[in-house]
Amino acid sequence: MRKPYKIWLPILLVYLAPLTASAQAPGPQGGGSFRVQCPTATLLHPGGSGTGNPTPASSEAPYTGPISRSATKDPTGAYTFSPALTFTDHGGAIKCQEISGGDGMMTEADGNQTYMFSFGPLSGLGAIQNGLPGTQFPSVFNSGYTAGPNFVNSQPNPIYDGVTSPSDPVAAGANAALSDPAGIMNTGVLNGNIPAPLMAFDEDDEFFLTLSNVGMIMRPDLFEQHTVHFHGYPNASSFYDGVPDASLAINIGGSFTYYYVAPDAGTYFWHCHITPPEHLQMGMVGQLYVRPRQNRLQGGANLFQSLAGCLGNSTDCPARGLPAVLGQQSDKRTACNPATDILCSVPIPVTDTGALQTAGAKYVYNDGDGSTAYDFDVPLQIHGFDPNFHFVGMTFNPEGFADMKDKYFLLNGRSYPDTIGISGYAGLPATATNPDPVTNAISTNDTDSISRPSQPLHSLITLSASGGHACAATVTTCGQRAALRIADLDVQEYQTLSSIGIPMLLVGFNAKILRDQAGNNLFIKTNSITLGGGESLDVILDSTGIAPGTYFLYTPQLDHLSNDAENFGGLMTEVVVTQ
Ligand SMILES: [Cu+2]
Repeated sequence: MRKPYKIWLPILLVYLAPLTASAQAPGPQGGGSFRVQCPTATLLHPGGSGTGNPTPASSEAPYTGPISRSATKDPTGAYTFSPALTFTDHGGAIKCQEISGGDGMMTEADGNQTYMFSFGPLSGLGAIQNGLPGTQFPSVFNSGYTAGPNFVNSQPNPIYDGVTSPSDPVAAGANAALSDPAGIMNTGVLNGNIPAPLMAFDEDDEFFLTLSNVGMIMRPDLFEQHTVHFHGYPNASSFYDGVPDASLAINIGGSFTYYYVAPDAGTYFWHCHITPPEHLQMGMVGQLYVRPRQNRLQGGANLFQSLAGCLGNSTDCPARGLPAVLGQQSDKRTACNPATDILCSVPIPVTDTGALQTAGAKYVYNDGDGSTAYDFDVPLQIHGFDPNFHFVGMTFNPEGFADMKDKYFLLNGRSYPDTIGISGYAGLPATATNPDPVTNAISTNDTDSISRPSQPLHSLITLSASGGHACAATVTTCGQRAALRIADLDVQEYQTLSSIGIPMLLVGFNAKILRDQAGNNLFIKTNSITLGGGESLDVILDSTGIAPGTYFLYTPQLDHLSNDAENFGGLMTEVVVTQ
């Protein structure tokens, strides 16, 4: 078993090194001496016509079924494969993101400022501040910062202060990666976010994620390493899995690029894996979701056939008067044959419902029947903070892991009423500077007296009672469907969320669609869900037939409806149904 590794590892490393160098010619990424890995072409996504992967891309290519491809050379042309490599190409693209690991401060709903060990964005700063995923195509990621509002003393330094000003990345539309070491430090230090930067990409993408450890300026006595652990990643190699005792960890001053081929669609999450009870409690946790191939189908495509194909035989299509279609079943990675594989991810629906793709429609899973269609994503990360543990973490006292007791209960890093804290809503003046009137990010004044957007994601959910997704035949007016991508990374407690008045449709659990091996949907209509730390699920809220008004998404664990000593607040947000 050892010989193949000995042969392949040097070949792989030799092949990767020149590729990244040539893909990043001088000029992009701010012209810095340090280049963040985000190639514009790889073996899997070589670009050019006829490959299904038009990289470098700025939009998703349509999915027309699997393509069998072979390659005799790597994208640089320098290395020859003999015999040729053959593989199945499902499209997708290259996506990149850059983050810092360090420390920072956040603001609790009762006004307390809490110290964190935390991740912050070093790319996609504008998107993150607007509550969007910071994941970018190479064309954006590698575009670089140019001198101007994002330069201070000739150094890249997007100090984003949470208000729209010339130095604000939102004003500048800045989503490129910071590659200059000074820029990484200038922006990364004390730049902690809770939740950690949001990531979202598409099934079949190649994802390059660079972590730079900028150190913890409040704790110079500590030499904490950080890692990224993609929780639930089904193809984990220990090298990129972020578990320090089985792999590597990133020291202060170090950078490392993690590499993933985007797995089955669903809601996942990520976190640092150094002393997990400590670094997770201190705030190093983030959301991550993978969109299914089905989103990329061309308008009019049959959802069932795109999954099942013509049931894998040459006579089925003609018998049904259909053109031959190769479905996702022809790909060994995602094929689902219950007779031989009880762990298959997405069983084919029992029948072809005839559901067709509407261009631009979104689904939680490759459902084959349109049952997980939705209008917009609502990432919801449940977390809890123990203020005593964070205080001790900022000072030099020993931490008592066994005494950990959460007193703040957080949805996307905010407790009620900050969860609905967007300017112009619930009594907040539209001109308030915190949250930012443009992005709705909440900022915290850090110990260096610079205010940074520490909690960019609000969780106010607004659904229109009309004008949403396609109606079922029996319904006259359709509302909107929000896909709640809920993950719980609480270290200490189980958490329950209830919805009164709008049923929750639970369609997936731990990044698997709720469906039996025969293909029957086992979706659950419920008014509450409960998660332990390390679990995720997908809930659809549908406003069809719901009277306009304000509804609540809240925990019935009444002691979690508080912000430390403040009796009202906690794990709660609002769902507003408009006309
Ligand atoms: Cu860490």
